[in-house]
Amino acid sequence: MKTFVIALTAATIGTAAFAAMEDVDTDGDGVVSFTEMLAVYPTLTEEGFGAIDTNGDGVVDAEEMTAAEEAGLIPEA
Ligand SMILES: [Ca+2]
Ligand SMILES: [Ca+2]
Repeated sequence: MKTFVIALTAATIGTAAFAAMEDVDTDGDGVVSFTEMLAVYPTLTEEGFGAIDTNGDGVVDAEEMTAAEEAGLIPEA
């Protein structure tokens, strides 16, 4: 049990920079779809999502999310 708690804490610290990502990625698959993004940012347009999805694969990964936050494309949580 103790090991589990330590591992969980380490995981939480390790992904602290992507807290917003975790909030937005509601199905927990590690990437954010346009639908998931809309749930948190209802005013986001497909065009805006496309600007965040820089590699154009249709989903936003943690790297793209961070870059978008730094670029001010999405509000910081
Ligand atoms: Ca997801
Ligand atoms: Ca992408």
